Amino acid sequence: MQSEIQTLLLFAIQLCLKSKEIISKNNKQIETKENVTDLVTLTDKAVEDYIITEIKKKYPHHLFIGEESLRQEFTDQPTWIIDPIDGTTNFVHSFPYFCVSIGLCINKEPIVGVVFNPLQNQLFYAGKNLGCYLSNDQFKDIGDGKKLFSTGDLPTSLSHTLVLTEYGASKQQDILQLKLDNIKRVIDTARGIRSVGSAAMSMALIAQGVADLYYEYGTHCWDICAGVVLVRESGGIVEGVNSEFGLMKRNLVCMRGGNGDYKVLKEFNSLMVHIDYPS
Ligand code: LIP
Repeated sequence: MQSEIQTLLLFAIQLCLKSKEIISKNNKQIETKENVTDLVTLTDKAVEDYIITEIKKKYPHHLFIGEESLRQEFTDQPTWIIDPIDGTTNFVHSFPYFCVSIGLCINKEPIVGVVFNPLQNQLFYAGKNLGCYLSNDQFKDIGDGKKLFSTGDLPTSLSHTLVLTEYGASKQQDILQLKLDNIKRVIDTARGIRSVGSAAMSMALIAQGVADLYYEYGTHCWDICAGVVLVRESGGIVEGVNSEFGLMKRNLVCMRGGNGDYKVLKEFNSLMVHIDYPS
């Protein structure tokens, strides 16, 4: 199984790196999905199409959940979960936090995760029990780059914690109000709060250990699947807010790893008011 994961990981990395050729054409022709914040460009579609076509050639029996096209049922079968560009608004504005995100689940467990930021030339990759690495587009083989450990002394209270979150795309007023109320509680309590505009990039930053905690309400599985593997393999933990983790749950909180009892996670959870998104 280990060498199988390595083969699948290598393939996912090659697809992410190859996608840079499509992204570099910089086709920013926009289609709005639900509202002005929820965008898709022709580049998103072209990247997803390329990735799914290549995987189908090599693994014809595998299944897919892609943000922009194919959404098959989530079963125990090997399932690739793809966000061709996570942070599409950032891509449109050339704000340098967007990425190609490819995750693979077997028995519903994320086991391969690749997050590639083409503008910053950062390739984050991880495989179950293989560790988490940060490399660049000169990557040749698994193990290239710097091995990431998000571990260290954990903050013992939110007042020493740098928190990442995202605002999401929903303009539904009751949801927005609950999100803002939660954000206010974090601002009142934590050392700082930041948003980069991409869930997958946020999780990569946790794996890198440059922020402590990331949470979001409203996430989809394609935003987070690859990031789950990065965070876990860097030594961190992934949960649902005040609940067990579930890829389809529409919320998550993750923390870098380290010495300590995750007291700060309990403090964080106690602040949050639940936001009910449909699954
Ligand atoms: C985005 C996420 C971001 C979230 C947005 C959106 P997209 O992904 O990464 O964290 O807040 O609602 O889902 O749509 O740019 O791929």
